[in-house]
Amino acid sequence: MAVRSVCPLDCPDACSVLLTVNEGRVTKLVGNPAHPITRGFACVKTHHYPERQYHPDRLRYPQRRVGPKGEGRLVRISWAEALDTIAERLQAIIQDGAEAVLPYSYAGTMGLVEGRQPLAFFRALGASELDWTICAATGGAAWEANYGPAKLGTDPEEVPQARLIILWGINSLRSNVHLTPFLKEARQRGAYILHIDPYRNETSRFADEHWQLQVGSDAALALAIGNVILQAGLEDQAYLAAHATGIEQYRQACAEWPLEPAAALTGLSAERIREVALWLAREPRSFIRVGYGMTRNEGGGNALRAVTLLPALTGAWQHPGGGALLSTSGAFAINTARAFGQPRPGVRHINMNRLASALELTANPIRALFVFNSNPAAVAPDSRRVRAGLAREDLFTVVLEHFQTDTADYADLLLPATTFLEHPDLYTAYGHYYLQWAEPVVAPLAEARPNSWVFRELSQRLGLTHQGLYWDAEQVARELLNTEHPNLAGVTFERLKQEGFIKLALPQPFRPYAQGSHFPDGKIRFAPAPQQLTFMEQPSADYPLRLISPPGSHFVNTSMGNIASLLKAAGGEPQVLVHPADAARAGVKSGTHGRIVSAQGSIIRRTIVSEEAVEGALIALGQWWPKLAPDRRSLNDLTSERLTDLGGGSTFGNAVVRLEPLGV
Ligand SMILES: Nc1nc2c(c(=O)[nH]1)N[C@H]1C(S)=C(S)[C@@H](COP(=O)(O)OP(=O)(O)OC[C@H]3O[C@@H](n4cnc5c(=O)[nH]c(N)nc54)[C@H](O)[C@@H]3O)O[C@H]1N2
Ligand SMILES: Nc1nc2c(c(=O)[nH]1)N[C@H]1C(S)=C(S)[C@@H](COP(=O)(O)OP(=O)(O)OC[C@H]3O[C@@H](n4cnc5c(=O)[nH]c(N)nc54)[C@H](O)[C@@H]3O)O[C@H]1N2
Ligand SMILES: [Mo]
Repeated sequence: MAVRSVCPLDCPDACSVLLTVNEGRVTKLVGNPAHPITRGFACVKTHHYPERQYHPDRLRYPQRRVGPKGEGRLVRISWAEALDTIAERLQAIIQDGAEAVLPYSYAGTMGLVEGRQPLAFFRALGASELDWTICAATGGAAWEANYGPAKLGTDPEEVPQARLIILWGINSLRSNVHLTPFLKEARQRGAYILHIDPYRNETSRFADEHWQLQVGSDAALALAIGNVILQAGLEDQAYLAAHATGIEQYRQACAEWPLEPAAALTGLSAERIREVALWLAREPRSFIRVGYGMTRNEGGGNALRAVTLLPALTGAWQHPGGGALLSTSGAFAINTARAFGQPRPGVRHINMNRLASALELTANPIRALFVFNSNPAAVAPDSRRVRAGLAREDLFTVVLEHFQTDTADYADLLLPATTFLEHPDLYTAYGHYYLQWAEPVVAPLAEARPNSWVFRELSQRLGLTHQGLYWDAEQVARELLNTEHPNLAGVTFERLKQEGFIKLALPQPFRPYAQGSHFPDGKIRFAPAPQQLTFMEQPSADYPLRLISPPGSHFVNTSMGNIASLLKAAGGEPQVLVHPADAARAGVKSGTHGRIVSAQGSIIRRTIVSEEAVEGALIALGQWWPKLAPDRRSLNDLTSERLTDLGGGSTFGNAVVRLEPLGV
């Protein structure tokens, strides 16, 4: 019998999946053919979820630390002992102020009940508020600076109508693979596809053309394209007059990027930039799918603003298949205030990219840390300092997990969490417009419990009274859907439960910016004009290369990073791509190990010499479990806590490094 569920991984596709269950065990996972985006196929990662579900290392019981922090020596305890210990410690810690408590969580599951209801517990306590900045903050802030509140974009189901498609800073065949059938359909109808990315990957090979630009040069490229269009007088003057402000400032910013300097900075052909700019302006049905890659550096917000203003300049938003897409998340107008609580006015906020510094605070220090749906020892910047913070003896750390990750090795208490196959949840998406509900498919493994259950138990022990803390998943979902917003018209819990997925009630055809922005004045903002920013750290003799770390094929962040078949398929150990000219200068041979050094730290990785890397950049593929890397170190030993220009985002694409041969 096949049972329907939803892939919970942090990915735009939010797939509907079908599970085969035999005698209470999941034996197979496939994509749901009935779902208009999933279209019957599951990606290489999700396909292997059954192997993860029954992995011998799945956590089965609550455990308490017995060795030094970081060693991960633990003994089994009961849930009652675990919960009582936590409640007791919390009660003592919050005597001196609840801001000493910090929840650290992110998108291990995209499910709203397991991902966000726990926040209500911490908000009821008055804990420090974690700002979710590690991934989408810069892109979101940039988008909203142009187009107003709520990220919306061209419906992927409209993409077959586009005739010129630019995949800009996104490896969509890897990280958004369910867009591919729509791209293919567009191509069958005559669309041309251009990929713009410093990393030559499967999307470049799929595209009709690839521009391998320098890391962090996107704003200059977009402004140069704007300049060509404005100089030719090909901007959509009627659309701009009705729906835009600041075009004169924008014109000046574009004038600073004539073709030659833009070609020099990006490493691209001036003539080809000009041709494509004119094409973009003349093709009403032009569509730009933009990813987060370009936002992962200091100038990332400006870059994303410059790129996503282009469909406004050309008026593409008005036409079938035209426009741009970063994220669809703004359309899911769920009612979160009661279900997830709200930060207390004036409460301390901690930027999650600065966990290392937060754990070093001496005034009002963090004394209790709760980690769930995240693996900060691996994914947070400057991980050497993060680990030093996690090793503090006076820090009480509770980790809710499926596995004993690098972070879990520092836990005082390690609690076994259920997976999406074992708990119900409600799912939005950031790559399409379907809302989904999934019921549990099998019983929890051993003593694994949902995050939401743990925080309900703790609420009770601490005597918290706010009603929403005690809602079960169905009550949370009903409350989230309890809104007058037109996008959710007709979307009831009963329907969702029965149908599994429902497309939001968007106006058809969905052209979110055909009539301008979602600012109160309805204008798209070209001013302040985006700029090509100069990074603080420039490549130098000591650190000649820039390091980027785009998603790998076989893991999602560090999730799935301990699955034997996927580790094998990913090459058995983490790899770094280096351009032949850079490899020659560093004296590194393909297939050998090299040391990569930044101002923050150093790691050892196998280097692959390949023109897949643009000259001047090292490309580290995917995020590995540090303890499964040859030197047991995190890639983020090399990155810094520096923030982006907009939204306080992470700068994983910012580090300058050098590569040294180890010869083995
Ligand atoms: N297989 C797989 N899929 C994933 C993930 C994963 O780890 N593995 N992670 C998921 C998550 S959390 C997220 S946020 C999304 C990530 O979503 P995205 O960040 O959109 O990731 P990618 O699609 O890999 O696109 C990023 C691309 O940007 C390129 N890039 C880096 N720097 C620059 C630059 O300065 N300019 C330009 N033009 N391009 C640049 C990278 O080489 C990469 O190919 O993917 C999700 N999907
Ligand atoms: N160098 C570098 N660092 C990066 C990035 C990069 O490109 N380069 N990308 C960044 C990005 S885009 C992101 S989004 C972050 C991602 O960072 P995280 O959100 O921390 O993602 P994961 O590493 O996948 O860790 C998620 C953890 O949640 C656990 N989990 C899953 N479901 C549940 C559940 O239901 N309950 C509980 N308790 N646990 C669960 C999984 O087992 C897993 O260990 O990493 C960032 N870090
Ligand atoms: Mo992300």
